[in-house]
Amino acid sequence: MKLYSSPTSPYGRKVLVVAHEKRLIDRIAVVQLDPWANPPELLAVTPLGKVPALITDDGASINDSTVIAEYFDQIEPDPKLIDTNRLGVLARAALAQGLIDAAFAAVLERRRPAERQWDAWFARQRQAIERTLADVARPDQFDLGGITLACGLAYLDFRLPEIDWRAARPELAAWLDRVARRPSMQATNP
Ligand SMILES: N[C@@H](CCC(=O)N[C@@H](CS)C(=O)NCC(=O)O)C(=O)O
Repeated sequence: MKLYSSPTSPYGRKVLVVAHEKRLIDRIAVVQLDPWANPPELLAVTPLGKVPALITDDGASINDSTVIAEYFDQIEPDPKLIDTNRLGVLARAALAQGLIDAAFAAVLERRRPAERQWDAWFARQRQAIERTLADVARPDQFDLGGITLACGLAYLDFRLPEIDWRAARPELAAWLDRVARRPSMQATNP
């Protein structure tokens, strides 16, 4: 398999953490690139030009971190990361994915030239981040929901350190610090 990713992408990290947890990583050739540079190698495998993108051993192309994680869960069920409570796991994973989406949108907004930044848009993303941080439950499993949340919280620490979520949610911060010691998280630290 071939996985296109970027070292700082929280979506790419999520998929790589899943691959490490399942010990699939040795079967995957990871190609790290910058999707914003429109590398022809990436555009040849996905018209979206986004990472992560996976090419399976059968030559199929799979976009989107959640679908790639689902594929990994099918080909290597141990440990199962979307268990029998499928809807519950996917609902927690979707909430955490929304946290990543809002954080990513906020970061992109801040990268525009100053005169083109829209403060109201940044504020909207920040409010969504803060509401979600107040709402999200501390995971008791490192399943797809837990992995997505860990990648999202770590991304906040990395790119939006001004959002002091650790003071508001110390038990969540302690959880992140604990799971951050897992080899899968250590190996994917940007
Ligand atoms: N929903 C997608 C989001 C993927 C995504 O937005 N990736 C970013 C990198 S962090 C990207 O490649 N952006 C390039 C672009 O939007 O052109 C997923 O979960 O995989």
